[in-house]
Amino acid sequence: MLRCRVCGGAVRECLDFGRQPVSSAFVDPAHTGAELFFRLAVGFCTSCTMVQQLEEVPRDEMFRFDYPYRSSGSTVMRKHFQQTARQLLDTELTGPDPFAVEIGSNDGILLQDIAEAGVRHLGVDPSGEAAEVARAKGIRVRVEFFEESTARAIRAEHGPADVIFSANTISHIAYIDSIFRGVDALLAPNGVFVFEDRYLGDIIEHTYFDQIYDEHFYLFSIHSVQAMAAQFGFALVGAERLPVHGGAVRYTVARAGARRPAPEVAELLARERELGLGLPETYERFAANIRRTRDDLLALLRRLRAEGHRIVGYGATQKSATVANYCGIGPDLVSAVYDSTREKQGRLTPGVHIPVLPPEEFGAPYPAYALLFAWNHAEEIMAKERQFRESGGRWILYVPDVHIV
Ligand code: DWN
Ligand code: SAH
Ligand code: ZN
Repeated sequence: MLRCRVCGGAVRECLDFGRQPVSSAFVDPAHTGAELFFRLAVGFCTSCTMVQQLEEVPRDEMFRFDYPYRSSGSTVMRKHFQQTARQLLDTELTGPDPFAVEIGSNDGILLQDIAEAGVRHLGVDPSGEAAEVARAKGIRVRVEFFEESTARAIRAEHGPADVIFSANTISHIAYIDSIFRGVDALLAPNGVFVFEDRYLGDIIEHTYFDQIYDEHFYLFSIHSVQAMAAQFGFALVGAERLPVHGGAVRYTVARAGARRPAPEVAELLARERELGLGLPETYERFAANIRRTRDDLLALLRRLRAEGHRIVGYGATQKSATVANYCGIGPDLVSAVYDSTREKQGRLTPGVHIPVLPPEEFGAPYPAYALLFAWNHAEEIMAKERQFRESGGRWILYVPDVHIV
């Protein structure tokens, strides 16, 4: 029997996407053939309800020195983190010499405003090339995985942290016990551990099945995060719904008894109970919706191709690794995918090997259809590529269901 990585309870398998590649491993066309695959399967804990993967991909395979994702590629996300930094500066980083640590600081999208405010800070991220981008903005970064030993070293060198922040990273870390022991070692007595991650409730409700890929080891809910915090001697004292990445939650965790929980925690928990996130039938319904989306999307792409239309992808997201590999969408259906990340251009998408090209080539000439893999950035991308629709092109979306706009 599989054991929950958080509480040790029994885990019940509920979803299986089969053989999948490492979602960040964009392939050099000159060196194909050595890709790592794993079984992407998900279960939920019958005790604490935490949704988690059944196979762990080694962290060094996912978060390499040349990890290609750059957070600052989206102006909407940049604004989001600017506001987040402002909020932390105004509420938590107000003492005489505050200290903020970020886990998964990537290219410095959040810390840049903390650094500019002159506040002591430290980013921790194993992705060295992304960290170089952050350093060029005047941000201090340790190129390392955050875990208990890193946290102890930081504490010894810099003293306690008033805020430990993390976005879209805590859910990526299977060895969660080491993270919490690290937070315990590093956090000031009344400090806060603030992290935001995609929300399980939205993923199920809107069939965002592509939010499930190697890196998203856990899919958090308010209930499971509350139980997780308690398991490690902490308490969930704040929860805030966020519109980014299709729906996320910002959790504020403090030492048990240190702070009074905000009323929103109980409110969101009550609302969450109606979603049935601990019930097998919820996942059976989710699985049926996923199969329907796969069948509808494949049928649409095949019909359009049979009619002679050219289809491309837009946004070489890591999410799309699951869509393309689970549905079997290769270059025969989607001939290329356009993406603004320089590090991905000229490479092939993991597993199915669709070539990644710069957006400057999208309109030379425009295709008939573009499959929007970066659906979470729909507004930003559709505004940027207004001319595509004006010249008769159409977007294909597959969330919350398959449709053309
Ligand atoms: O959680 C994670 C998030 C924060 O980032 C990580 N596990 C990995 C990664 O996931 P993703 O690749 O699914 O993230 P995004 O933000 O949906 O990726 C958007 C992609 O689209 C990027 O490759 C950049 C590209 N893009 C573009 O070409 N033009 C994005 C925008 C906004 C654009 O205008
Ligand atoms: N916070 C950014 C980046 C998210 S991508 C954003 O929200 O856009 C996830 C990042 O976490 C990557 O840069 C990856 O290298 C980093 N990461 C993964 N495991 C980590 C760990 N144990 N400690 C610190 N960073 C980690
Ligand atoms: Zn559990």
